Amino acid sequence: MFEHLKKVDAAIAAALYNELEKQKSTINLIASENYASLAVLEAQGSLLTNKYAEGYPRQRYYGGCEFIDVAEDLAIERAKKLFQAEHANVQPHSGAQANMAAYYALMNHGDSIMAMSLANGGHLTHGSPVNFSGRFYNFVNYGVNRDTELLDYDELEKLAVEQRPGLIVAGASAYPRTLDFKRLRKMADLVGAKLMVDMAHLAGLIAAGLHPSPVPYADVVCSTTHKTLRGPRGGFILCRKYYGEAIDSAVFPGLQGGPLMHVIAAKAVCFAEALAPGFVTYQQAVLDNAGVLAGELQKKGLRLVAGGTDTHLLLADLSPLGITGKAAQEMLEKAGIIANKNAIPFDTRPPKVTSGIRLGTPAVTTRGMKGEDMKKLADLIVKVLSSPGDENTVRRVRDEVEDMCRRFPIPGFEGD
Ligand code: DSN
Repeated sequence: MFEHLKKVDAAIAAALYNELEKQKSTINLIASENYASLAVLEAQGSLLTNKYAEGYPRQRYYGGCEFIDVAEDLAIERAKKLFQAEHANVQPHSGAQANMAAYYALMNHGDSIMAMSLANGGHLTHGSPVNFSGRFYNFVNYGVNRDTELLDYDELEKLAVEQRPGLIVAGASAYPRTLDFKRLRKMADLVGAKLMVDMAHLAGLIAAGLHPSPVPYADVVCSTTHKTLRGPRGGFILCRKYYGEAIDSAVFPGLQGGPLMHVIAAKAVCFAEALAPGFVTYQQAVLDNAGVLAGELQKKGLRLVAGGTDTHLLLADLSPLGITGKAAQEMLEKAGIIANKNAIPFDTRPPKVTSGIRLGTPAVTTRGMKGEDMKKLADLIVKVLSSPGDENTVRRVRDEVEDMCRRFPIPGFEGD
């Protein structure tokens, strides 16, 4: 593997090799990560990276784009079919840039936008003061109810009536429960706001029909392709036909130059995979696994934010164990379990420390793990978290993790 790279750049080849070994020998519970198929990786690692194609199919600023157009047309048509959308733009380089394009298309500098705060489970691009969104727009952040840790739509509506935002944003990075897009549409209509949904985390579940779709309700839907959807790292936007032109010109020439055509081809592959038989079964298994993992962790005494999960992710509050999210992430990593520290709602600790840990099942489900394996994982996680500083426990868990990794290789990397 990496035979050309090794000759040209041994240091990068070594980094790639070490990362491959790490991915193969650790269990990935990061809710926003997954293992792309070899077909996706082939398209993404292809010679389409050589091509400039500023513009859109049949309206390019460069010659020689006939096969580039085939790739982008396929990505657009498949995205529209998968999500039953009127219009799709597959050029955003990332989810953050998709969100940026949506704001740019729908709002003016300084306009008022209502979105979930990062601290309560939202996203950096939903108005965080350290992000462009918080600097260029007047964000009013909402959060979850302090007692239930759920979104209280009546409370949100009160805030919307009071603040009269021009745009309501829904979507989150660390909210484990179902989002009610229909209710959000009603709220937006009540105050005369547009509705934008950032479905990046939920895209795979939505494509499979296992979470309500925002497409019938939102003016614009932004997403990534690499989380539950299991494609290449990138973004895309769906919208009503009416907003198509504004979205397209916000992406290019508004914010981006040449599209990453190798990534767009890989997005087309990912959408085809999501339209194929087997995808719904995979997404159902992601949900089932998250349910079992959540239930087992609760049985073993962990407190889960919002009382559990309806989705692919869960958020555990570690304060009753007397450890921080940062410490938990480090302890688990030593044992070969990769997860991320995450603020819990109303967290008193800073974002680089946190009181919580976020766990998700998309990646382990791609490896073929099932309910029994989730029970095992819950057991290993609790063993590690309840024995801070106990090197023997870490070693024993690490052995069990390696055994699971051997039994569940990453698809496409079985023999390497
Ligand atoms: N950083 C991503 C996540 O981990 O959820 C969201 O963009």
